[in-house]
Amino acid sequence: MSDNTTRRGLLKGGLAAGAGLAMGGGAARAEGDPLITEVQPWASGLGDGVDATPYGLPIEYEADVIRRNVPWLTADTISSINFTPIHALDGTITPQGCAFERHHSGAIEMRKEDYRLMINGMVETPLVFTYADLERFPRENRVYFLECAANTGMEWAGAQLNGAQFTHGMIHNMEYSGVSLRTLLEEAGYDTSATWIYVEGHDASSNGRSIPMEKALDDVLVAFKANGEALRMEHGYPVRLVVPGWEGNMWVKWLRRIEVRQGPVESREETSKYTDTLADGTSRKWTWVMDAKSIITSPSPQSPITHGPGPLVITGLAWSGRGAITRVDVSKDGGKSWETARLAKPGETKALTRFYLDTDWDGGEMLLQARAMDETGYVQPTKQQLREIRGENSIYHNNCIQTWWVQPNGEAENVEVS
Ligand SMILES: Nc1nc2c(c(=O)[nH]1)N[C@H]1C(S)=C(S)[C@@H](COP(=O)(O)O)O[C@H]1N2
Ligand SMILES: [Mo]
Repeated sequence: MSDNTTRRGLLKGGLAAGAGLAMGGGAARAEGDPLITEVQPWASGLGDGVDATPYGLPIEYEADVIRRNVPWLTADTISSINFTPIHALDGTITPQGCAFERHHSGAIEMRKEDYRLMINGMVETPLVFTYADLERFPRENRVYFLECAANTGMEWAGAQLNGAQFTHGMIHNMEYSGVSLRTLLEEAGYDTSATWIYVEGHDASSNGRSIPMEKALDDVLVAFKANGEALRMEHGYPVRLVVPGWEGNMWVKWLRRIEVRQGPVESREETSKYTDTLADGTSRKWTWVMDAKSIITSPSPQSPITHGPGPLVITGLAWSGRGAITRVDVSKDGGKSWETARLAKPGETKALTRFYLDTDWDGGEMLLQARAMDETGYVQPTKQQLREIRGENSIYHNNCIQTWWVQPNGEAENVEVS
């Protein structure tokens, strides 16, 4: 590139930034700030060489962007959960290193060489695949969210946890590379009269779950890479099941066995898992699909507004287990009036969608809410609407609209509006 084009490029960039300013973006006048007018230490010496960090971690100044546990939620960390710092991330892809973890008997360490996957039951030929075998089948790349059915579960009875990380952080969104389960079932010659599969993991809990055959043959993946690299141990290294749009519990990690069956496994353990209590005291089971939901990630209790009135970017995430997000509305007055947010890009099926509302904050208090809509026409319900059907004794599948009370000092709090 010649000096000339470079300079023209810079000039254009400058003009674009200027246009942003005219629209009201935040910036200061150029004079008087030594951080830009004077030579700083980082410009007077040399930086680290390329081999200083063969596999990099975030810079120390981002040490706050980490998974967090809520110690009182579970008895110990072996059968526990932590939360994705969604309040501090942008875009839609969750880095594996801060993507929430949920395990029932701890994360196990397994070498690829020791990995085996069995497909048995109603098949022509029961098969055992090694990791190397799996790599020889045609591969797919797909981005999907995984949400634990217990996400937002503490909020049924009232506003409880103060931060999007804790109220909505049992979710992550990754690009998976793997083989379609259908391909492997065909390889084993599945019996077309089979109606279910039963899947289990190599870990002590095994996390066995039954999945209807229709779903198994649709979009389920046997995945070995996430966001381009090997799955992290805590996400099921070397191989996990990806069950798009369905509750996280079915996404079996350290996948060990797939049994092709007639009917589900009706163990007490499985039936009691992830059922939904209704207002009349009865329970609903087999509510696998995660309904449309959204959350404002900033401003939020862990991500307060740190500037005065004027331009403010309100942002968050929306998703639906039934397809693509088509629209997200944002309210500043607790649901009385709504403005349609801008989707960073068109919604993708069963994946997180980032939304922005570029707004002008008057410095007053706000009751911030987001409301998601998906391609089926489903509209995310209010907490009150959900409670009318589900009562207050539910734990799982809480997809209600969340409210943040933003105060004039920029701080935000988890509240409920009636
Ligand atoms: N083998 C196995 N698979 C498992 C689990 C487990 O404990 N063991 N936990 C399940 C639950 S409840 C959830 S929400 C997801 C969490 O996946 P993650 O740890 O990658 O976030 O894994 C599911 N798959
Ligand atoms: Mo879960």
